[in-house]
Amino acid sequence: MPFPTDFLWGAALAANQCEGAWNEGGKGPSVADHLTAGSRTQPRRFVEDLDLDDYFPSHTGVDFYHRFEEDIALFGQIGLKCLRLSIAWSRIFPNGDDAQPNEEGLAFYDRVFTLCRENNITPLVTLSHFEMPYHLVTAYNGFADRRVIDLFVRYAETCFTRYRGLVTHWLTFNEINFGTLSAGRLIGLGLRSAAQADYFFGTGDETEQYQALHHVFLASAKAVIAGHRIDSANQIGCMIANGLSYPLTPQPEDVLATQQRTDWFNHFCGDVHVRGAYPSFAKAKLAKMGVTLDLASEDEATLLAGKVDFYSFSYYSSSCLAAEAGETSEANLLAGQKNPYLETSAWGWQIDPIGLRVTLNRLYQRYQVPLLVVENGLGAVDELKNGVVDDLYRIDYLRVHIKAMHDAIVEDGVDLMGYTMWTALDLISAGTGEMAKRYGLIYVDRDDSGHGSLARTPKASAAWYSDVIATNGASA
Ligand code: BGP
Repeated sequence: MPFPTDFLWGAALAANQCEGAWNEGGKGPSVADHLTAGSRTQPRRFVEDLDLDDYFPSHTGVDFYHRFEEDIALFGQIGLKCLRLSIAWSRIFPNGDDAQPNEEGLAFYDRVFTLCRENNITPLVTLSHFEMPYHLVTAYNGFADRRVIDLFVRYAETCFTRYRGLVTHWLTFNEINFGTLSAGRLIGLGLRSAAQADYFFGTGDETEQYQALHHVFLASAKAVIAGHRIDSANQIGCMIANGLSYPLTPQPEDVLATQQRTDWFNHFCGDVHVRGAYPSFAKAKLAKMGVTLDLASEDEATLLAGKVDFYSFSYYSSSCLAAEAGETSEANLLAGQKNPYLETSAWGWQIDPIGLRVTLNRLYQRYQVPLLVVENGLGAVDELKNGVVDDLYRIDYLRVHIKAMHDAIVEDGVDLMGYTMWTALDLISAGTGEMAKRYGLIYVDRDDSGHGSLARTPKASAAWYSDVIATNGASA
């Protein structure tokens, strides 16, 4: 299987799902630290008061903060060429608006990135993966306040300057469309109104929401401009959630609804990041919604000057969409309807590798910039028996998705930079806060109540993936 010789074979992590040590090393609380655990049936809750008896899984994570040396050594043994991970903004600026960065936080990531390099692993760093300092929510109403743009840019500049030479691959905001257009608005935008509603379907004032999203676009663009200025070697990408929708039937209404949904959910944010301007369909829809954005005279030029170098995305599943279910139902947008041709994961996510090939083609034809798959994997219940996790189902999942990427590269001519499967290490699920929903190549002994030795055990998938990397995809 001939993948490009410099293909970034890797795996991914996110700070608030793995680090723990939520109040150590000078770190301030982040929005993620205010989320309780949930379950398959019980959504996570947002809690303002951290003294309650609730359990907050991000407070301990899987203790990557204290165990990163062991973990990165294991990643090196697997042969990962790339590790996608995020910096916790509140480790660097505990409140978001502090006069000076927190040296202990900066030093932590110095050690992490240096160790990656020593293990021949290219770090790919997300600046904001579903988190921001919680103080920015309470004191500013998150990104609804234009001043937060500059606070983010200062944080980004601090990272670009400090890690110059160590890190050259960056992403600005994780799944910005998922964190803002539908679920988890608090996470993406830090809005107080969303905090007071609920984590997933908190509805707020639409003008406030899209104004905040506009500020996130500007924050990303200004970070891209700063990153290029600080080090011309920097390559900076966006990160978009790209679940695929098919029309439930060939009825033209279903086809139209699917196209509209794809434009709004999948293309809107990507178009702004890659093309540097709002697409016409988004302008029309915002006008129809009665949303008038407060635009500064320089905003247009900033978006255009801050276009990303590459487009990264997550892809897990596809679903079907019917016109009558309506574009307005957020639950429908997320879950979609069942496709009779596809199997599902234990969490009901439909497994569709051909959909990844379709997605790669759609995105490459639309944007003509290098693509990078930064999340794709199987959340499953894994069992450690006699020291072994035989996760053949995960190997099957990864194999068929790797084949889809291969076909997109070789047969369709897509320019794909790499693949960082989700995840390097078992960690806390973002959606449910569970530990039981495992994605990792490496098993972590920890349960849903936070108990366990935290011992690490590479799974069967780790050995398999190690061969895939060593053969540049040929053994997949
Ligand atoms: C994406 C997030 C990740 C990760 C993944 C799997 O939306 O970027 O942080 O969690 O989905 O989702 P979950 O953890 O809900 O299974």
